Amino acid sequence: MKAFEANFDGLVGPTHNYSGLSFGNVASENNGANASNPKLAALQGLAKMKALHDMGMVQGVLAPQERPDLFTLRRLGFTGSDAEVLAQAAKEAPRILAACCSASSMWTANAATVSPSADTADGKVHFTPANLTNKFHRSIEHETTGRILQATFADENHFAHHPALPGVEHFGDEGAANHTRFCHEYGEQGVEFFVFGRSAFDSRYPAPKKYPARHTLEASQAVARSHGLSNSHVVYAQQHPDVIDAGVFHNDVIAVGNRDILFCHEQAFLDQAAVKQQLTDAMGGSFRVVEVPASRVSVDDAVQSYLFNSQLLSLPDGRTLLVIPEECKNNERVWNYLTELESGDSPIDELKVFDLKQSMSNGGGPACLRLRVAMNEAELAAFNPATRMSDELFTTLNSWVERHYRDRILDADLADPQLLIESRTALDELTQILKLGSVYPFQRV
Ligand code: SUG
Repeated sequence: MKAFEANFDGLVGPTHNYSGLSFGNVASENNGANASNPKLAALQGLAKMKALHDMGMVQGVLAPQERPDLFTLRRLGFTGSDAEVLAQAAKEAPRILAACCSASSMWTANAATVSPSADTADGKVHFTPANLTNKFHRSIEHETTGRILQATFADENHFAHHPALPGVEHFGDEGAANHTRFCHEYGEQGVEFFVFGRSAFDSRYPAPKKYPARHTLEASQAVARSHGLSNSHVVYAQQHPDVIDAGVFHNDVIAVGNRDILFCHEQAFLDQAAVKQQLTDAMGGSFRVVEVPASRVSVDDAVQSYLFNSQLLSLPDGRTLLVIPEECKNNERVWNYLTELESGDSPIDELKVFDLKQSMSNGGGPACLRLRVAMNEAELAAFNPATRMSDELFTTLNSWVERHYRDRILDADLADPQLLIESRTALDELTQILKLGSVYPFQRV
């Protein structure tokens, strides 16, 4: 059966803001005091989704989360009416309030790890929401993420949903940002490549010194087990601890793969030569690596431009497209390298540049914004069609954003009870547009 790679992008939520919440993510730390524009952020994301749809790709939409997260604030001891909870949190614990207002679920590369049916023992597509334990503001995403994924991929004949791993650092799991599936054809059994930052139980593995390694080897192994993957088709690799310390907080900031191509920096992995060999062997000897030397693009340039946070896509006509953020064009070394790649004898045929500055300022590029789900024709027919991008859905969502979103949010706005009302009103309408049912806590009380 023919199979496709679908990209499910996170719709940016109405509270998108810059709060400097992610230690180890340089952009987040640098932009913490800036004003955000949620309306523009959502429209920029939708424009990327529509462009990919127009190119003939299967494009889906994943709904954002309910923020401010009043349920978490109440769990942390704030009481009274919603307005009182917000006011008390703003006064006594403004950083906790900011964490409970983050629109970080937009980066759906961190929503879950997904294994296509051709790779799993029971022949279903498997989903495990990422627990995101390393950052408090992200650790409160996985329950609702799980419900949104279930509402999007509801058919039990085709889709299997697991709960997130235990919520402790030992099993820190950042989802698909550290997972790549290689294959020759999407519908054939592929090789699942899990990249971790440290081991929680084996001190022989090195670890970064400055910034946290968010994802553990043991988390990756647990996901591979529960998805029913075969050992001969799984490769584990450790991210180089030095690049984590240089700001590469997820593997998708230093490497991206698709089909039989790995595009990465030469310093991405520990023992990189062995990693490439293992992947080549698991792929039956036929595998292509485009490895960018540090002499052309430094790790700092990669972090600043998000060169590798690109989407490497197979277009319907067979050509390979690299979707990159505008920051790549603004970095001379990166742009020179990319234009050589495009015009030369490389597997990359075409570049497409997007303005995603609102997301980029929090450390989220094109690849962070999407969750890949490879599906065969039967599975494509089985997922919730209301979440599939179309000309009509694009128009509907654009006007929904225009009606509900603010164009400026600063820290001080997060305690505004009106923002909570606006956000819930918007999300309530969105669940009807996307036919999700009651996925949000405020809809379930
Ligand atoms: O987890 N930023 C996100 C960015 C996630 C990018 N995803 C991938 N690389 N796949 C994070 O660090 C910043 C929020 C703030 O500071 O306001 C934030 O959560």
